Amino acid sequence: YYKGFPQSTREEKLHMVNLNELENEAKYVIPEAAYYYIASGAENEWTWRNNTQAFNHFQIVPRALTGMQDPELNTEFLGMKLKTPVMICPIACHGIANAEAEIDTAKGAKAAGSLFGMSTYANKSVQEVQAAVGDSPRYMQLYLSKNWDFNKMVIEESVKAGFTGFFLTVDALVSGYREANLRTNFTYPVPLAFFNEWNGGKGEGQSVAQMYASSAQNIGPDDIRKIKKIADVPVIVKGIECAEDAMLAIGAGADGIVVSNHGGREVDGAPATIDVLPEIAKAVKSYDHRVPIILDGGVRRGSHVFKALALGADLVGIGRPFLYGLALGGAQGVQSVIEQLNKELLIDMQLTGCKTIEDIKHAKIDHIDYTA
Ligand code: FNR
Ligand code: LAC
Repeated sequence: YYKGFPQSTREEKLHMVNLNELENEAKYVIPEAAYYYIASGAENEWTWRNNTQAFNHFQIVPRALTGMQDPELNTEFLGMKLKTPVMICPIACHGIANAEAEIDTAKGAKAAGSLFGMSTYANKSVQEVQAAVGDSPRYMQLYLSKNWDFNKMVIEESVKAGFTGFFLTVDALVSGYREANLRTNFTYPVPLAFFNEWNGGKGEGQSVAQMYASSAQNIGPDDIRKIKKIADVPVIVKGIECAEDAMLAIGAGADGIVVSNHGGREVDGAPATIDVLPEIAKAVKSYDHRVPIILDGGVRRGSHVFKALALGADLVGIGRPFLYGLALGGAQGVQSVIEQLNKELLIDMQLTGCKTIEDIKHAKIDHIDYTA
């Protein structure tokens, strides 16, 4: 418990048939308001659900007679050696899923050899995460504040604590219209480490809308340059849904982009990330300094990871599923979720003759034009 908020303390490997089962199982572990803060989207929740459905717009063409066996999942990303192309998306307040919060998430990601993205709205401090996982691959996600003293503190503390890059989130300047949070009057029930001394100590007890209100709304290309002046490390811009913004971000010095719509929690009616990835990947490839692309949103299957990689992504991020895994099994639960996707991805790699992640990037994908 944290002040009457019940927190899971489970630490166990999960046995699942697929990731979809976890959404329902987690309902019995995470208290209701927190559960629906996770398992919900903006307005009619169309984008939240369409992120997953839209993977059906693309077909993987099996390949035979390839003579290939023993596919491998290891990959490199901005100099980091990873054991899987699946990464952990930044999510606020892991303490709603498990008492160990981001410490267990970081441990699970490290055990799976996966890049961990940690939110500015984390419960645990960057120092606690560093103490727990040492030099594991991890980036800090930035919700820029209007107050650049705060931003400078977050950036400097994170770099000191072994975070080797940043995600700058640009698609959540105000909260999407999230009816679940309105119905349950959700507020963060566990303190947010970076806010214990900032923002009047306001983190715990704040709604998402209140947290966003204290964040910056007028984020522009110059902010990428400002971050890189404070710490000369990679800055990946998270929340890109069109080629124009990809070009703007890269032109301002972004070292990568995340094609994302915030899991359908912001603009309901926004296109599924997999639907806009091809156009964005084509534009980025044509730009003289090609930067890596991450896709997130609705990824629940190894075949989703395969399709995103084949359509231009270098890494693929998961959000909600790992949080369910954290609630149901702690660090081992997070690791189990990543390994479930790995298991499914390896099958598709064998059946398409893709030995490496690089091979997947050249795999044959057909687009089914539903308008036809
Ligand atoms: C998020 N996401 C998010 N993104 C971010 O940049 N900073 C954050 O603090 C959060 N917080 C957050 C909380 C919860 C409960 C969810 C579900 C999502 C968005 C996240 O990084 C990612 O873009 C989506 O979650 C990916 O979609 P799926 O896999 O959850 O469908
Ligand atoms: C959310 C914020 C914290 O989506 O990113 O809830």
